[in-house]
Amino acid sequence: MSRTYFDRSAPIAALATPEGRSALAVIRTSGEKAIALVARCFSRPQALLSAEGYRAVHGWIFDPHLQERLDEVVALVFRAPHSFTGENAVEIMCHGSPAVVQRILDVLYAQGFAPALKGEFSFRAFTGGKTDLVRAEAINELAQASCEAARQDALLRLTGALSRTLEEIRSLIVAVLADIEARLDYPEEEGPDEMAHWVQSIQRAQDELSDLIRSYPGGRLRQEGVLVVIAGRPNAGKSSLFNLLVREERAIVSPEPGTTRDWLESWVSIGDFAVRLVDTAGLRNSGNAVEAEGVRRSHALLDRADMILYLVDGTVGLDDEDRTFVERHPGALLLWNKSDLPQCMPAPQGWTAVSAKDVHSFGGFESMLKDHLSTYVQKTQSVGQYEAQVRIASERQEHLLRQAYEALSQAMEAQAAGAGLDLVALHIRESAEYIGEVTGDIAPDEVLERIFSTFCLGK
Ligand SMILES: Nc1nc2c(ncn2[C@@H]2O[C@H](COP(=O)(O)OP(=O)(O)O)[C@@H](O)[C@H]2O)c(=O)[nH]1
Ligand SMILES: [Mg+2]
Repeated sequence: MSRTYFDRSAPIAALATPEGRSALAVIRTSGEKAIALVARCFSRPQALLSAEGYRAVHGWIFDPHLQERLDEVVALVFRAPHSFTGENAVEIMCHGSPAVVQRILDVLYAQGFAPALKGEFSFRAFTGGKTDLVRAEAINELAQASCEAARQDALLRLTGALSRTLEEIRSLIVAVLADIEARLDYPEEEGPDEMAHWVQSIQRAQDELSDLIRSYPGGRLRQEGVLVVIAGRPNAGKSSLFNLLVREERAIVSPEPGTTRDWLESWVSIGDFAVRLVDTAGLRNSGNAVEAEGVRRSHALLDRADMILYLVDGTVGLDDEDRTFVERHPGALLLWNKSDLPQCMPAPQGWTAVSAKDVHSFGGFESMLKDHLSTYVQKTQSVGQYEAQVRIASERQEHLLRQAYEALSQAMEAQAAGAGLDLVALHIRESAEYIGEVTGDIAPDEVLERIFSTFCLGK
């Protein structure tokens, strides 16, 4: 039977650095017996067993069964509760080859460590009370930050700024709830002013929730990068432009239309932002099944794109397919390609002449793209009355905050319609519970499993 996150009795181990070759790799372990178990395959067991927390101990990892040395390492000792998970832990810094790492992991498993599940270290930190859910998610967001802006946002959430904001909103709501419940218990002490005061508090809570909800598109954009999709008819020069932007011959360029049948993607930095650049297959309908699938995927990506670069071969000009596309995607950046060729026609109004073959004109194109991107990103970020300091980037959080907001609206509506106070209280309590779910104060087990299983291995 496979282990679950809730099996906290098992000592766990996992590689915390990427697989592959590197100078050093870090293998992480955690569990009440972690230090004793590592000591069984460590050349200086006493040094490890007697080490204080935060001490680095030099030695060898060996295979006790074969009596064979595996690698020279530095073992970092953490003593409960002063560790990331709150449990005893040893982090082993070994040499970074897959062969070394695999042998060490095998030996650790043989001593009784279980392979850690994705996010299990963070899960233990959460259930051990070392962090709330918002901060645990921020750790993962920080580990996956694709650019400087994402790092800044995740760090702010990690330091508790979002948790504090949520706590303030929740306190506002809970205070109103307590008042209403007192009034339900002692109806004779009614005061007419009280209602106005509650309404004010609920409105304030809604305003703050609304700011957070509105920060989501910008936060997501910063966290996940900007999705830029290159589209156009076959042979327009999409793959050539893609290669130019990623500065690599990634996509196959060919005069044969329909060469790119699947989409290709690559990360590039444009300005301060991480861009997920996608080269799509042509958009024409085709009888060929593989090509048709490529076309279907292209459309799916276009629906999600933050920005579309639409290319036309300037030596061929516009056709109905191009016109339909432009009508459907009014925000697309329209590029009139192959301007280096003498037979290229003048770019029509609204189109920018470019050449995917002329590296000299490329600088100008790239800076135009940069401007376009930064306008887009700014527009997405500055929704809301103020430039939100604390942003959310998680769909889960956004969804729950929306529900919390909705529940408060229902409470206000019930109050305005003269419904009983018990009904008003019911909606307000619901709202407080949604916020509790964001921070993890109230979170069903399967929700927790789902969240942590999206984390990196060894995190
Ligand atoms: N002269 C010139 N040829 C280009 C330019 N862009 C693409 N091509 C050529 O047009 C053909 C199709 O290009 P490709 O990038 O494969 O187009 P795709 O089908 O849209 O991906 C290839 O032969 C390219 O070398 C350009 O700006 N100038
Ligand atoms: Mg192509």
